[in-house]
Amino acid sequence: MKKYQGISYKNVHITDGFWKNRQTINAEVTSHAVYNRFADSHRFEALDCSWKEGMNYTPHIFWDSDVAKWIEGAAYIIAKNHDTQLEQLCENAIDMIVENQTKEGYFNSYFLVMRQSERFKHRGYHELYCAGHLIEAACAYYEATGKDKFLRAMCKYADYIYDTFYVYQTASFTTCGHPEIELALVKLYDTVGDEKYLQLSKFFLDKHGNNTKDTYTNKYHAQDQLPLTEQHTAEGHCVRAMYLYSAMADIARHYDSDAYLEACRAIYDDAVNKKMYITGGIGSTKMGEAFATDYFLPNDVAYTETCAAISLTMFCKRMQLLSADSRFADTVERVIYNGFLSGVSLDGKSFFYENPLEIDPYFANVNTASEQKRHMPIMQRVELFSCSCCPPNVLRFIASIEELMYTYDEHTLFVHQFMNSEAAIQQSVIRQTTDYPADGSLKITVEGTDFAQIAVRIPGWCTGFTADKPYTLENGYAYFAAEGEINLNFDMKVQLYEANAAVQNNAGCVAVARGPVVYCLEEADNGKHLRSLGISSQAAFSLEENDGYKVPVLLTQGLRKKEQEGLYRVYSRECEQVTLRFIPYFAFANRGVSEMLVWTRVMD
Ligand code: FUB
Ligand code: ZN
Repeated sequence: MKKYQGISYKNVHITDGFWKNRQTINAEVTSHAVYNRFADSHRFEALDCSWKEGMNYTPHIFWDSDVAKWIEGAAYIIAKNHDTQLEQLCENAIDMIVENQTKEGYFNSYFLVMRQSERFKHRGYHELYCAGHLIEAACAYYEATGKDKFLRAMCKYADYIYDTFYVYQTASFTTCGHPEIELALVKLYDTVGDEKYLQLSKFFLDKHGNNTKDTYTNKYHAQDQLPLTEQHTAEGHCVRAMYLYSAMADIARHYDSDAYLEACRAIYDDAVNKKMYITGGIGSTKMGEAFATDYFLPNDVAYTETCAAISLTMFCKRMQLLSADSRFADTVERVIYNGFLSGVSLDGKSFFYENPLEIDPYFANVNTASEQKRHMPIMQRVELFSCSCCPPNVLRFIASIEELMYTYDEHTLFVHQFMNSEAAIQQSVIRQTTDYPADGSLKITVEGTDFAQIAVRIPGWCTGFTADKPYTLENGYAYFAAEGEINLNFDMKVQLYEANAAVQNNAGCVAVARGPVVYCLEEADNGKHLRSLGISSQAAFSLEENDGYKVPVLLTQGLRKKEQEGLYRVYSRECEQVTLRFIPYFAFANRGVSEMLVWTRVMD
């Protein structure tokens, strides 16, 4: 099986530009904003396991995972910024976890106080999910600081899980209700090298859809309709699915399993070609927070959880380690500049859980006949949700985004994402100088002789590019001799996209994109009734710099249908000329409640 190496975020320094700005906000604002809201809501206090009836909070089944993701994100920041205040906050939380861990190694702040005697009896109660996030956090904290107290504690917990689920099989269920432990065990194996963790991860995967103990009301929701190697479609709860598929890709790599790899490839194709929004959002329905049927991609009620967007990149990152095919990095790019980034406000303090592609405050505020069935996402980001999985996921994702940039083998360094940066990979130093995604020019310099060639992804959206060195093209990458400097320029013209006719809501509409960035109309710029606006299929755009967005705003001449009085009238072409102002989708809802629209009507 062909395999590639990934890199650690620690090997790359983002020096300037779009992601430097985002990482600075993430480190300086988001880390504290999430910490403070988690502290206010007693999530840290709960780790102390001293909750008693009558106290002003009630422990929750997955608060541990929230805190763990925060520690993981903080660890990535500490590694780069040596932030001693953040480190102390981590230490405080870690101390509480370690002190309250049982002698067998078990830790769960909910079960330890609320359901002492019910340990590993409820598949749906997120125990292994929390354990997985704690394990990931412990690995990250160890890698960031070199301190191993947390890691040792979580190895002990993993050993306990190994005995309970694999050796003695005394738990009341076999596989994790919310996948996460499977990929965490692989990370633990990668960190400490003990093969039992890998074995346990594979055991959990092999038992999916393949054991007699676990029961469900909906097997598809739990990705348990078939053994995983026989699954070829993306199904069920979206975040759970993508975490599970990520572990499948890990296991395919570690065990040279073609069966797992083939399943991953088929599932990827299904998810991306039939179930993904143009923004990279996945999981279109609130019912079960799930993948829906093919092409069901409603815009206003899109569920598209921020965690789901992140989980798609997690899967793609692992698939990048198994093939040199730019489709995976193209999808990562689609997600990071759109459906993921919309999840956090420009100031880094507040978050969307759901990322719709259309907002109409009128319909969001009135009762519709189908109100019970219809779920309108909120229109403004908030600092905390009762189910607040997304904010710390944003934190850890942005703080380690460098890991999506490169893979390599013995000959070739692959450049997947473009960020102003300096990387040390093997003995080589790779520098990228770019204003991407504001601009399509990219300079890459390589110092060192580790790689014979450098393969630069030619983005899927790019219809023309120039390079100042000879290259050959294969599977979406331009292969250059890895010496000196390479200058590329991706033609970043504005492009209009149409959806497959099977997507009900997008007929007669286009989405505007420039490079990887999808744009939208907002009421704040274009007035009310965005659906009465029309764009020409031949529209010419001008660009307006915007320091807040770090990518330009797009302006074009369009039309506004003349308002009509009654409900119906004989069709009229009467329109007025207007200037349409498109802002990047990721920036919507940063100026108060406003209509928003991605798919804009074509009027020629
Ligand atoms: O259940 C834990 C997390 O909360 C999931 O990953 C999200 O989808 C949300 O349900
Ligand atoms: Zn979430």
